[in-house]
Amino acid sequence: MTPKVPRILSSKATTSTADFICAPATAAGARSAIAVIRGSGSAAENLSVFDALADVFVTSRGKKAPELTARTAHYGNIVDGDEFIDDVLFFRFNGPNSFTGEDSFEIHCHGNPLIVRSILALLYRKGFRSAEPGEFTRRAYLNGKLGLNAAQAVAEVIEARSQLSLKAAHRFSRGTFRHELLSLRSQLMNLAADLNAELDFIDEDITFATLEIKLAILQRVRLATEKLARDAQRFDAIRSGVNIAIVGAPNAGKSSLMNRLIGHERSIVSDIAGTTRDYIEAELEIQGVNVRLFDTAGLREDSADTIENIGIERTRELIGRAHICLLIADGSLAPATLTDLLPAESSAQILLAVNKCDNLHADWAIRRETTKSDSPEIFISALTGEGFSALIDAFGRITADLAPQDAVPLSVWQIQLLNGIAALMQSAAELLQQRELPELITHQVTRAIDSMSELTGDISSEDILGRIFSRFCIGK
Ligand SMILES: Nc1nc2c(ncn2[C@@H]2O[C@H](COP(=O)(O)OP(=O)(O)OP(=O)(O)O)[C@@H](O)[C@H]2O)c(=O)[nH]1
Ligand SMILES: [Mg+2]
Repeated sequence: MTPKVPRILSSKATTSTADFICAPATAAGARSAIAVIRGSGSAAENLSVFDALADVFVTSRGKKAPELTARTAHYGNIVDGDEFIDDVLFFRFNGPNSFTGEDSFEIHCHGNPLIVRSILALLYRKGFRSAEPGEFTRRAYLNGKLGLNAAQAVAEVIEARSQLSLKAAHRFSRGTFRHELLSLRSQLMNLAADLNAELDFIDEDITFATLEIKLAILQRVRLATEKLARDAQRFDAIRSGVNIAIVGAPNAGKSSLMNRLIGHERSIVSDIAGTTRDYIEAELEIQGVNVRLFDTAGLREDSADTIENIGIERTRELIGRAHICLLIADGSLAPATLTDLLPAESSAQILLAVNKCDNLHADWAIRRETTKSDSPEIFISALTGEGFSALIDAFGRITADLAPQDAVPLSVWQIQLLNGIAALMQSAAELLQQRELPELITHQVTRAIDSMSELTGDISSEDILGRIFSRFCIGK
């Protein structure tokens, strides 16, 4: 079977796809047990990448790259003339049975940047150029080895900074998004086929979908595309991490809490009110979600200290950017309203925690006793660790809410296309209800189908014709 090559509307490639390319496939500049260099290129003028490597790699039995079998680990040396560079494992992949679809290879050398650089320099002299970012995957896509979504997912899988992002990327690479779109597209194609057939077979005795059925399809597609766009947008907002600002009165124990959450003494703790002046940032993972924690200057209105006041101003600014605002009350003091100190325009979800529950003020103790499990506050102690699992559970609930569980990581252009489809569905439904000409409705539906094909990476609008002929017996 020949691979299905996508139709490309415009190619952004600035460099030739005929070039032989190479690049380190493992983290550059780091020392490690093994480093991998990969290369790829299609044979041109009877010269393959393996011919270009003829004098570069020699096995321990004296075989050279052009004579090696594919998909086998070959042990040997990388040499530059008489000079030995490293002993390596060499893998050969013959196009089209490779990741890129071209002839390609991997060199597994020792993980020293000096060795990697020497091998790359040698490859450059043998006619390879340095690959551009994503160029191997782009070639895989251009050669029909990988769908557009799967190609996009490769980057997402590598870039994911939390278990949540990783799962979203896997959903993408497994084709969840593509399958959903294909199913929606198929419904629209049937609809378009019906609309076209109504025009073509106006005098024939054929029953077509009713107005209700057509409207139902349009609504289903609109709701589904709106949800995909909305979920992707929500996911995007926390992709680089959920921001949690720890705020509260001075001395409430914010820095102690931060230190306990991250497991080391990051923030200075003291019994002097106003210890933390600027905000302090730390990253951690809470229940699979990447979290950026900010310890802030205590909020109070009557500070005479200029520096502390700047700190308080910064805290307010930070609350504006936070997804969650963890408001800490000092449980050793009588309850006071803290929410007054928060900026009104904040959209952050507020979580109330009463710290120092190991040394609780009588009023707090009564409140805790009377509200029990209905309590809006979580009682914690940064000193003993009490209540921290409840606090983490509360974070987990909010982040699960912020991050839709079935979202896929989409780019802005994809979200725009999805919203565009939803708008087309809306206008098609209006036209249908106004009993407009089927051509007008078909036009909207066809545009939506094209957008879907762009989203799935296979652009083909001739498919509609095929649908018409397969669903109706034209030859009767
Ligand atoms: N008993 C008790 N003391 C605590 C607890 N948490 C913090 N403290 C003490 O409270 C004091 C203030 O703690 P910090 O963590 O510096 O408080 P903060 O909110 O960061 O204070 P500022 O940075 O000044 O706004 C210190 O003496 C801590 O040891 C707790 O859970 N129980
Ligand atoms: Mg502090």
